Amino acid sequence: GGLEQTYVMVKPDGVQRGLVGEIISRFEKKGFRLAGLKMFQCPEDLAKKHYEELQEKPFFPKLVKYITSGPVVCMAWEGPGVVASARKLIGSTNPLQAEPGTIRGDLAVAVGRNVIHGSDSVANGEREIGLWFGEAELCKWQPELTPWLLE
Ligand code: DAT
Ligand code: MG
Repeated sequence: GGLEQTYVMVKPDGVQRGLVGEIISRFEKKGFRLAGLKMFQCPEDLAKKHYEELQEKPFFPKLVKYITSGPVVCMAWEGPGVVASARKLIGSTNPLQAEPGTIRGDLAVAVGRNVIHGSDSVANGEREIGLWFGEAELCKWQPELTPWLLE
């Protein structure tokens, strides 16, 4: 097995607001490794599959509409403990409850416009990367910087 991976996505509001660079930068600076990156217009069936655990929620139709309302930026990040760490960088689901210093805490005010997605478990990270990326879109590489970031 290689390093742990997580699926991170800048949602359509983040793309429209010009936050893509800022968001990528936070993960890069932390020291995680980018393994996949693309801009993508999500079709409805993929949005439903991605959020299938939430399909009984009253906000599900709005959520699908939001995610498909414009292009998203899809990312696969890898590193030790990246799933939990990315969730910390992202902050609480409701941006008003998210701590300052987190992406949602700094950049958003509404739960229905919370700018970014991050996988909530290692298993979901694998599942979501499989949903959003083809094998050929993922890059296995060893940055020259690795010995300065990982023991
Ligand atoms: P997260 O994105 O923090 O993993 P989640 O998986 O529980 O949160 O929900 C997915 C998205 O659905 C979330 O980013 C925004 C939306 N959502 C969640 N709870 C909501 C609610 N109570 N009202 C409206 N939208 C909600
Ligand atoms: Mg979630």
